[in-house]
Amino acid sequence: METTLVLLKPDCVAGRKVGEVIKRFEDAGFQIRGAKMFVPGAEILKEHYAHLLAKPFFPDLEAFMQSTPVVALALASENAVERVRTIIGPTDSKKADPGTVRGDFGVDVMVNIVHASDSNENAAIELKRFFAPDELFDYAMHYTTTARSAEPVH
Ligand code: DAT
Ligand code: MG
Repeated sequence: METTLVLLKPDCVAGRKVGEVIKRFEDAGFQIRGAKMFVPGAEILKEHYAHLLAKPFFPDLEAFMQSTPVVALALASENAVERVRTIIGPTDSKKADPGTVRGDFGVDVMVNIVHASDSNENAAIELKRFFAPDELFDYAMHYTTTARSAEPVH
């Protein structure tokens, strides 16, 4: 099993697509090991987009990423990194096929609904960046009803 990091970006949150995108991952069999909402600070964005820091569009990217809270997800499955990248489609939403998350909901290269780790090495780094150890859960995908069969509390 692998775990990968997904960020639901401001266009996803403001566009009310959070549920739809999470549904696609759940329907594809991913387990949600962690989920949280926050506005990413300047420091974490500089780290996360270190490979783009020198690009002229970096200030726009930073402003975009702080324009609403984002939702971070830790998603687990076999081949999670590659499978998530296939489900979301390529970076440029205009080049993404219909049926992919970016193809269906993205606008362009920057406004592209989601971030996802691009390798196992980066997934490990990015999961650490956005989740504390106690915010990532290991659990079985079944539940018991023991609590419901207890005496009602009056
Ligand atoms: P990906 O998100 O598919 O891993 P990336 O790591 O190359 O793509 O880029 C990270 C983000 O940076 C991308 O989701 C949006 C932004 N970005 C990349 N190239 C851009 C460009 N030419 N103009 C504006 N934003 C860009
Ligand atoms: Mg990337």
